[in-house]
Amino acid sequence: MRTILLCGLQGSGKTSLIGKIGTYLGERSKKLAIIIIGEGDTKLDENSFPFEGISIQELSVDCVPCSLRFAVEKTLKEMAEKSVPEFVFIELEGTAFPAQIKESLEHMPFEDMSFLLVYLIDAGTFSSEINKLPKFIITQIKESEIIGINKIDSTDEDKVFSIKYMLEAINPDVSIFEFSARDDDEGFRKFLETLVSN
Ligand SMILES: Nc1nc2c(ncn2[C@@H]2O[C@H](COP(=O)(O)OP(=O)(O)OP(=O)(O)O)[C@@H](O)[C@H]2O)c(=O)[nH]1
Ligand SMILES: [Mg+2]
Repeated sequence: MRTILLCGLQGSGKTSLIGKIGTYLGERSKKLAIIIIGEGDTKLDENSFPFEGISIQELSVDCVPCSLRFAVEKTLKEMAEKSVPEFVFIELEGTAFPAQIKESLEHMPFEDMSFLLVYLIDAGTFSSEINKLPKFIITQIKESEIIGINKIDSTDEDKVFSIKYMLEAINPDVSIFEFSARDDDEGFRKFLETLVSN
């Protein structure tokens, strides 16, 4: 079971991405659970996916690291009555610390658990100047394994290049993808395939 923790500022495209991943995996008959931490204004629900084996739950929790594990375990146990999902996507709030959340979920009683920490960026609005980034964002970038620079359709190549350059300086080990999820371009396909491959 691979758990993908998806972090990123408000409006970076997290829910849209999860929608596309749900369709991508659903078409391939994969089982997945989607958990969205938010205020109850998500545009996704079970009707968004005309496939068997996709469960979606929206959670409003005050203390994400303390409450999330119980909520995730409950959802997964319900799903596991049929069979354990292969993938779990969790949309975190913009200010979450993914490494801390991973730690709180690591001890769930499921076999073969792996985690992937993914950070999503809106190329149009994200700053490419390191000294303009708040400290919590720098921490999130450092903790990520994969970063998606999304919405490249809304800006120019130079901006995307300078964001990438800055990200590599903050976290030299991170894998960076650039794409437009809206346009479903080649970069986006590669990003999707990486998230769901072993
Ligand atoms: N131009 C453009 N817009 C996009 C792209 N991907 C998503 N959007 C739009 O960006 C807006 C925000 O997307 P969401 O998926 O709701 O973003 P989010 O990160 O889930 O936002 P919150 O849940 O509020 O934190 C929506 O209007 C999407 O249609 C893209 O590749 N290009
Ligand atoms: Mg969202």
